Amino acid sequence: MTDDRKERQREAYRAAEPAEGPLTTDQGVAVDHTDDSLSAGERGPTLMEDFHFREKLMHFDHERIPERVVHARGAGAYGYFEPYESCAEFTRAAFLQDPSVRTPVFVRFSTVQGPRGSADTVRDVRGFATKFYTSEGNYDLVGNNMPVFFIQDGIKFPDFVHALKPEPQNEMPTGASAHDTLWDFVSLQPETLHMMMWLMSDRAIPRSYRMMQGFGVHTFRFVDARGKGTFVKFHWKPKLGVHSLVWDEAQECQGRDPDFNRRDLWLAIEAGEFPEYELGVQLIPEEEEFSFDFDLLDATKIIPEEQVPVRPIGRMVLDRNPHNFFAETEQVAFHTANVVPGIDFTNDPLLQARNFSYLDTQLIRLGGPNFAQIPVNQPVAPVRTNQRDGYHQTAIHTGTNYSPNSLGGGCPAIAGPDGYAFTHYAERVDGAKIRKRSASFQDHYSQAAMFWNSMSDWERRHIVDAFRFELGKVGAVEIRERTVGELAHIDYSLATSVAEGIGVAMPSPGGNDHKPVASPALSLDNLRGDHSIRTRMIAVLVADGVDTVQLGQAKEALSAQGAVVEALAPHDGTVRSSDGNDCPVDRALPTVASVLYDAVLLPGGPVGTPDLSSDSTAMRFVRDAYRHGKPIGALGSGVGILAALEPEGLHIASGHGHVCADRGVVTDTTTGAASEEFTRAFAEAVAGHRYWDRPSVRC
Ligand code: HDE
Repeated sequence: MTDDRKERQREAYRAAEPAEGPLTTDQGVAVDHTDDSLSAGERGPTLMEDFHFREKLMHFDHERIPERVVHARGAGAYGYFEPYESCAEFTRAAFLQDPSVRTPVFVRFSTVQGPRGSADTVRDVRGFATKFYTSEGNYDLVGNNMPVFFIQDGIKFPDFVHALKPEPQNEMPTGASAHDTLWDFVSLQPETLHMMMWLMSDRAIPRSYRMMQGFGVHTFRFVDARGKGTFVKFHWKPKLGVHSLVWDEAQECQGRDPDFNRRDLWLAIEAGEFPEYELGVQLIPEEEEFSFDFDLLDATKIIPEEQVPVRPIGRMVLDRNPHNFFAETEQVAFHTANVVPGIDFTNDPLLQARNFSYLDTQLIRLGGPNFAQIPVNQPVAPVRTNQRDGYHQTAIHTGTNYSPNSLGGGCPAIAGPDGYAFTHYAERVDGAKIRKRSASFQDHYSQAAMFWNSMSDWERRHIVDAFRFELGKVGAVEIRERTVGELAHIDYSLATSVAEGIGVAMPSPGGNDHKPVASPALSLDNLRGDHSIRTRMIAVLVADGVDTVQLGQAKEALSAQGAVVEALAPHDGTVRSSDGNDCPVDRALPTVASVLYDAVLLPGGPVGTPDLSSDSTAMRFVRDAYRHGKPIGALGSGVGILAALEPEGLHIASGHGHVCADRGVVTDTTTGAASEEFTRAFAEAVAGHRYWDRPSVRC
């Protein structure tokens, strides 16, 4: 059964399209002229009595609200969640009981550091916040795409964010962590190091919001109908697998399309390619709280999946774009303390601080205490409170507004002992009031080392390059040195490789004695998903003389597998094919770039055509795709275009009439129809995403 209560509720708030009737003022008075203000004479001053002008300007002057202090830039979508089976065994949360019940959701993805107008493809953590509109009230799972966090106690959050944000004197850099204050903080605060390893990895530059994991980060608590608790860690796993950009590409993308991730999400949903994620949980019986060599309450640690497997419990599909960005994506208010019966907190000091901060921040951002009435924030569960008045109250309440009362018949009554109401988990707490970090939170290096140990060679190269880039932008030499000294505690070869790149003295060995532990589940090599090419963007470069049969067949075969195939030519309109027909061009090459596509295909034509070798934009396109490790396919005379890449190590296999695949470059010099073997090999190359072992790959 589809539960579309949220959709119906949302529709009720949708403003009517102004299809009929004239323009009016906010008061409903018809307006006959909106281009000139009322003035004293044709060239005279504007008159105060021009109420239309004043109202129009007043509203415009107040169109902005404060952006989020972190996670300001985001993109959202609606969808639904359905459990695979009843989870009654460990939680009584109503939305996790019945596989036939779909719970509506709204998800907002975000970057952290940059302002609302910053670029999408910066090196940063991505927010992954989900609001479940359950039958028992809203549940918010406000997560990130990395499973750990920079600090252990929320009291450090303002310090950390001040260091991360642009420097205060000049507000630079925008959307970047490569600057002195952040690394100063990091080099002095070793608890940041595990998360910094994630931030320097390719997880920080996701190819798509549809292709990244999400994590609740903290240890939460499930509570069953009898009141028994089980510790739980939440994981979102994308159906399309986890894929990232390369750093060089991500940087160029910031200029070519600052909306790259936002657009990708929007277009996929518009095209009916609904992003899908599986929700998984790691469950830890309370009796096992102390059986780990780290503290479950420490948000800088993961529980390796090899130690506690992730159990899939349901799936989420995002199938609707918002009607209005401001009304929905900007005004959505998440809060970690929005929990429902069956889900509760732990004493993780980061989570405890968040439970204060999210509610607090909405007051300034949304201008008063009634933000739960904004349509995107409204629960579908009935709301009966004694909360009244305040800015932007939109309900006209009647009756009493206090409890207990007799004048209102005692309504609303408090919930009875039927198990429906939220009851806080009765955890026994005993201790003196102290400001002291628990000794169990003191190991900052072992899991950073585990992350490093779990990476494949190419992932390690990217991490070293990222450290070199970031620290290379740091002006203060002592900060560079201190950071490298910290890296030596994680892995000495990592520290020396970074030191070499940024020109500081080799650190002394860190004396680390952590066990050489690895968690294979952390490597992107093991997270490729269903190996499909669905929604992959494939550019087909065409020019006059292109072989329509080859073009048509390749396009058809790849589109049939769900790829988005676009014909790009030096100019818009059409190109004249080898058989004299006009072939439509989807986009002109000067308006796009290789960084906006996942792969490139070069169809052939009669000798000497299509002549793209002399087109510098086309050649840059192919060269960039090659350097960024992207799959390239070439057919017939299209193979000749690749000759320009031979000095960069591209090897074109000789011989006629057979398909050759070498490090993601698939060629077939056959003229005429594209063979099934070619399209299969090329599609496989596209599914492989990137090829790191090319001599001139630029990360
Ligand atoms: Fe947040 N965080 N956070 N955070 N966070 C906010 O709330 C905060 C943390 C996360 O799309 C703010 O409504 C503190 C961890 C996401 O609207 C603010 C601490 C994780 C979003 C806030 C943390 C997150 C936010 C800013 C340390 C991953 C965007 C605007 C104690 C598990 C939600 C707002 C959206 C947003 C505070 C740490 C994720 C200021 C104090 C850990 C995805 O309340």
